[in-house]
Amino acid sequence: MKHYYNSMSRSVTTDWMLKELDVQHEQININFSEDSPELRELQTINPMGKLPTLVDGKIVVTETAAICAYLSDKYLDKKLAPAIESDQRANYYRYLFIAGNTIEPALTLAASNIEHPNSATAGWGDKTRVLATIEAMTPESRWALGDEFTTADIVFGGLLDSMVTFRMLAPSPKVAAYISRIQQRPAYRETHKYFDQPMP
Ligand SMILES: N[C@@H](CCC(=O)N[C@@H](CS)C(=O)NCC(=O)O)C(=O)O
Repeated sequence: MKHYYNSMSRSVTTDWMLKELDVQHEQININFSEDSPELRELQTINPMGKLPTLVDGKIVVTETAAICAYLSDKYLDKKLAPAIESDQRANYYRYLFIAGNTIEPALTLAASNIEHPNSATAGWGDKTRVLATIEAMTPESRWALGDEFTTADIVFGGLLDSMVTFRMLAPSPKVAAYISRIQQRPAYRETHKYFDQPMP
């Protein structure tokens, strides 16, 4: 398995995922400021030319949440995703999809003082509703799906953590406490050493 990576990019989240699962893989370091065969290879595999990108044999997976979902289902025995037939699956999917589809665009645009003229047609709505949703979906104690840490915490909690790091989200006490639980995970600590610096 090849993981296209840069220590100051979103691929830190998928690296964290790989470490939580303890999966052996080849790390391909990408420096966007230099032309390299690896960068050209990435641009061929992923038309967005973005990180993270994962190649597993003939399978190419792009998008942080998709890579995390793919890996947790591939290694279902590691129990980072609820069983396919579990009632928890629906809630699990909500956490995986709301992160990149709704929370990230809403907070990114708000941080640049950009407001969509019609929040009813913009899939991410508006910052007020997104903040209320973050508050409602953040667990009071332990993890997103209950007592067990899952990939929902890596994708949703990991996004909240990076939004706070980049000052796009001022965390409520509940969100701050959840992020601090996340930051205590050994695999998180191992993978987030350089994350708060600009990407080359
Ligand atoms: N929606 C994508 C976003 C990926 C993304 O924007 N990656 C950035 C690094 S954090 C990137 O590769 N940027 C380089 C570029 O766009 O040229 C995901 O969640 O994986």
